[in-house]
Amino acid sequence: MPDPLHAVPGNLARDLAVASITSTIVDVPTVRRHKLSNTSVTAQSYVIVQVRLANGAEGIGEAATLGGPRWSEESVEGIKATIDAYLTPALLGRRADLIETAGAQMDLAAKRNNAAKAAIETALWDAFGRTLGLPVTTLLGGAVRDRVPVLWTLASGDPVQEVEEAERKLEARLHRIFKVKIGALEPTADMARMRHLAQALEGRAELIVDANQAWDEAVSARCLPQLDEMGVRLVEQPVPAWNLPAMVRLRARPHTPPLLADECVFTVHDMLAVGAAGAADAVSLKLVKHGGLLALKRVAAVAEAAGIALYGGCLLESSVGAAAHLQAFATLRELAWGCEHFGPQILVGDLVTEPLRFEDFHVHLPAGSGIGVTLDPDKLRAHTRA
Ligand code: MUC
Ligand code: MG
Repeated sequence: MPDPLHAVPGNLARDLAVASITSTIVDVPTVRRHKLSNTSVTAQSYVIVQVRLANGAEGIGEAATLGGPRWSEESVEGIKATIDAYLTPALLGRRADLIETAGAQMDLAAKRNNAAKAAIETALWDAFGRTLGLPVTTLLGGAVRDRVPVLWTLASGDPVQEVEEAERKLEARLHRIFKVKIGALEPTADMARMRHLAQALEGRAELIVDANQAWDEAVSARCLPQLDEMGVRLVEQPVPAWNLPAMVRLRARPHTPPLLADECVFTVHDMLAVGAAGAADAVSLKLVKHGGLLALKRVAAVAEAAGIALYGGCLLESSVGAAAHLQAFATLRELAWGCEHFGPQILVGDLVTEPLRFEDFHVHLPAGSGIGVTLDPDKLRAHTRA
């Protein structure tokens, strides 16, 4: 019986040893304020991870956050500290192709910290893919699509500005599905805002909403039928992440649009609980929540087993993080709700030599080995936190 740890040809095992891991905090301004129910950002902060192997190959990954440790518990400062002090020492000298083993080592070194782990895992995939000259999709089972429908998020809170922004996206054939961030305003004000948007875009665009846990069950029960009547296609995380029973009861009410689970599903166990309870119609898949591409695919498998549809979520990643997500999304047999990786377009500048291509209402899987995008050192330097 061959030893699987040595089942790679020639000197590959030695060449694939992780020689160094560096982490860099960057802040990239956004083209406008992005307002969620619980935070508001004018710049996106990421940790960019660069892994170098003994063979000289480099891989990159990104951990995205939204407004500090407010969307989830991780902040760029904490992510960098965890990577430098705990995850890097656990991986130095280990093989980049043994990604399950690397994941186990990282889990031993640090509990949760999923965004930090996902950024490193992405960089390992990228470095390994570049060594072989193969895209990560090939290593994950092969791509079943080379582009994904992509929506745009309206989140200024000003309905006049939001209609103008949506018109520009429609005109440019970039986006025709819009996710509206609700929950920062009073529910009645949000309902008026939604009615304005639904009327202005009727027949030309589809709307979904994301409350980021802002409502309680009573507010949700009052507003969901109104959103349904406006034609809203999907309602994301209306109630707090812990309140699965409310999601179940809301789904059972008449005129509730399909519900999308976001903050209530980080782990496979969360996904199993949502599936078993019947608490959602779809789930938003994100590397920062699940902890890597392998974990994202595991969560997707549990969702599929529970009959829950897949939605390609984001945390406003740059082209680095978006490309990593696309590598995984491209290998999912079904991705019923497309994705929301518009992040590269909301930044004043990207971090890569060739940003992702947005065309005909789709974001395209980049060609090339690894995750398919290359860090631009000048752009990285320009946005590195002093
Ligand atoms: C979220 O909760 O979905 C992603 C895009 C966006 O506008 O907000 C985020 C996070
Ligand atoms: Mg969300």
